[in-house]
Amino acid sequence: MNKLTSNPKLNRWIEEMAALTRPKNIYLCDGSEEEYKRLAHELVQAGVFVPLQKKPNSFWCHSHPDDVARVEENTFICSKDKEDAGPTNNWKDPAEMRQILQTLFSGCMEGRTMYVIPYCMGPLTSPLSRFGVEITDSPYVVLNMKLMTRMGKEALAHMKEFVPGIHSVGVPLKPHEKDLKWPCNPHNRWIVHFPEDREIWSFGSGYGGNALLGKKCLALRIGSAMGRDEGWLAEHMLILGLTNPEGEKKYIAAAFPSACGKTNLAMLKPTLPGWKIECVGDDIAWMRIGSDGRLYAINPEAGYFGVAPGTSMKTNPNAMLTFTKNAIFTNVALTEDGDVWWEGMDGSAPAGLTSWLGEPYDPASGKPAAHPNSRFTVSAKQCPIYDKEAENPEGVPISAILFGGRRASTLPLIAESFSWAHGVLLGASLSSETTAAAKGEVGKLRHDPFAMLPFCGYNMGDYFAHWLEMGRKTTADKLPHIYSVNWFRKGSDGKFLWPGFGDNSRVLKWIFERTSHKAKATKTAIGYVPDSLDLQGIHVDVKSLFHIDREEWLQEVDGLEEYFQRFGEHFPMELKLELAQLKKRL
Ligand code: OXD
Ligand code: MN
Repeated sequence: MNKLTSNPKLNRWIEEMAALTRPKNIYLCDGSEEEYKRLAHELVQAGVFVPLQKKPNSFWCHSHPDDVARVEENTFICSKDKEDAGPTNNWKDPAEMRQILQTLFSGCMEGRTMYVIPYCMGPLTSPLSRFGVEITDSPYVVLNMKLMTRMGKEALAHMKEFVPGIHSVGVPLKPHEKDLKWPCNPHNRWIVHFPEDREIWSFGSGYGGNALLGKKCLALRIGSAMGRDEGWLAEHMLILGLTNPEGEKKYIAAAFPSACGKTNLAMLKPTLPGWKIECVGDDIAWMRIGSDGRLYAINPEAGYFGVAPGTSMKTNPNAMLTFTKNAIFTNVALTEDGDVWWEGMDGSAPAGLTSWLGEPYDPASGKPAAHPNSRFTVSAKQCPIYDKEAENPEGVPISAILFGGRRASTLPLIAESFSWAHGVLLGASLSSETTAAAKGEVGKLRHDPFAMLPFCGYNMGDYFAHWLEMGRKTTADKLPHIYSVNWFRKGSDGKFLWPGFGDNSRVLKWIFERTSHKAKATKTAIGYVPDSLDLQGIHVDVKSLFHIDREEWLQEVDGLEEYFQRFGEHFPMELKLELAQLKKRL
């Protein structure tokens, strides 16, 4: 075989994977526009992509009905020692798993092209960036990786070390066999990580979170393990730049579980006059302590793979303006005149829709036209408020970190931690109602520490300790302030107490001013809460939004004590003390 690249390690791995999977062809992606257009055209010819009349160079497609979300029960962390995967991850012995994978991947690319995608997570020259190579038999994955990462020739030119990741839809093709529109293997899905070897193997799913290996697999699961070993943090966080009316700018990072409004917050259009938000990232932050002792963050991604339903000119105009061209829409509904539509975009469903299942949509069915986890994929550069500093290789200095979940009760709109360690407890205590982003029941309250439950590549107890350790790397005055937020609290009438969206800028304003030691706060048992928020022009039930119900909180603490026991000796003593102090304050 001709050598595909000038990187001997990469060539050896490609040869090994080709020998195992036996593809028809091997193709090295260059990341060019021409390549993107050619592959998209091939998908149009195959009937997989439908070009959108109303959005230039954009496509609609829909998946197999059972390949619509991340599959947490099929996701594995295969560290040598089971303890290192911890109680929140599925684990299998690496040797046993490698045997399973050898069998699964043997001949799995027969009849297909093997695409080799060199990519970089983060700006090409950033000391925080990491390189990966994804081998895949899915041209849909190649196109999405082009939008989501810095991929192709340039990435290859800058690459030294790389994280190998192999992905297959798991459906070999016999000679002359017609391909499925969305090949996948829903009864045989495996999303496997070897954190010590820094390797990813993904089989059977074409869904983004399972198949775009730069995102959850590298940037979070392998990334978090790298971060632990190398002294930095890989987090499920958006990064936004906030400028006050005087022109002062600060950066905020915020962790929320999947489909809890990270993209909306990252691109927020403030309702408060004079305030401005710019977007660095909407899903992942890699952070390290800089030479000045402050915490700096980069967004390792180069695009958005956002949840479509609920996105509208009202809720997120900047997202709507981002995907007017050069976008891929998966599992949304298709309009008669060649545009996309989803629930929550505007009014009721237009006539003549094609549903996410690819069928004529019947509004009387009572079912949604777009899948609740349907997605848009688009380059971040198209965002009208893309922050210039997002390309800064040094990252942006973080002044505040937010932890938020979907909680109908108990948690106030906002509370500030007393210290870094107390902030780590706020992160560790995060729980949220489940959403459609992962397969399984929706609306069930579950613990989701740091919004990292599905994404931490090692023992979550050690991860808490790593966060505490990060706080010891610098002085307290240089560390970001930490907050817990809850946009989703409901009143006794079952309605949301807080308007959310653009009005979240009111909460951000308070945070901004707290980090400048300007805004006042009252000490409560659970943290500092605002003395006053800027609520001009809106009417909200402040008392209910900030009510701290002692009984509910004692129950919350009991639940946490029980939950944290799962981590045994890995649970840091410092957090145990923080929790005991919280109980005492209550
Ligand atoms: C995502 C997720 O797609 O968290 O970002 O599921
Ligand atoms: Mn996410």
